[in-house]
Amino acid sequence: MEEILEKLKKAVLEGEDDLALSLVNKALEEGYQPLVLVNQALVPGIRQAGELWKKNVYFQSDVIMSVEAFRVTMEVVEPLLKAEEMADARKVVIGTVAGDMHNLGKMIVVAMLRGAGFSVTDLGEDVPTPRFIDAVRDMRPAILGMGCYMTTTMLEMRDVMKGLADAGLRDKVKVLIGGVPTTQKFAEEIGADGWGKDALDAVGKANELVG
Ligand code: B12
Repeated sequence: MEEILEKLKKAVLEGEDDLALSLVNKALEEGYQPLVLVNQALVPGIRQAGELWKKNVYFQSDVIMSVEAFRVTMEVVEPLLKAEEMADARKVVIGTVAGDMHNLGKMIVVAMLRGAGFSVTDLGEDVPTPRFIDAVRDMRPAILGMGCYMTTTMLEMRDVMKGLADAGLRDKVKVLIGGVPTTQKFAEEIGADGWGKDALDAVGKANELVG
């Protein structure tokens, strides 16, 4: 692989965000296509970080640094990707449920999903039920992702499921949930389509859900 792509992948993997950013800008100046940077450096870098985490070689703090390097570089590259290049990307809308401000877990899930070729809209934290419903109606994502990190906010997920059904949207979208207090059993109880134990599992489940 060309040296600059190799260096960029390594910078993402090692969470060197300033270095990754300057390499992205240099590569673009040298005429590299944005999609080449994404497919051959940024995504392989963030994927490898996830794999090292799974093998307990990386700590969570290492992954968070890789995610940050991936995020700042994607901010530069993503607007340059032509609509056609993203055409087959699968659409996900995700957010943390109402009353819940935790976002680190979701941030990692978002980065990993993007790394796996999903086109993700992050609604942020403390997202009220109607906002989830409107986003599904307006953006028509294949998957709605919800994160919840406290036992006290878990029931918000049930509320969103009811909101989807009431709006006649339940069969239009697959629902994938995650976050510390959630379980596969809880996902089944509220009628969600899938549960992700961690970010890698979230990607696996999302792939299964879009077939
Ligand atoms: C960091 C943290 C905070 C930070 C949040 C910073 C931030 N920007 O997110 C701060 C300090 C702000 C905070 C605040 C509070 N916190 Co807090 N916090 C934590 C802590 C220590 C770690 C959470 C975390 O980031 N984990 C790291 C991430 C990477 O892991 P993760 O969230 O599990 O995510 C992974 C998976 O769950 C999965 N996943 C996550 N999201 C999704 C989504 C989908 C769709 C899928 C498929 C998968 C998936 O993939 C992720 C990556 O592998 C936990 C304790 C703990 N051990 O969990 C308490 C904890 C969650 N907090 C708790 C509490 C009580 C609070 C406060 C109410 C404290 C207070 N009295 O003010 C406030 C809540 C404010 C609010 N309204 O939300 C409690 C919740 C208890 C409960 N009722 O369940 C916990 C469990 C601590 C405890 N033991 O008491 N908190």
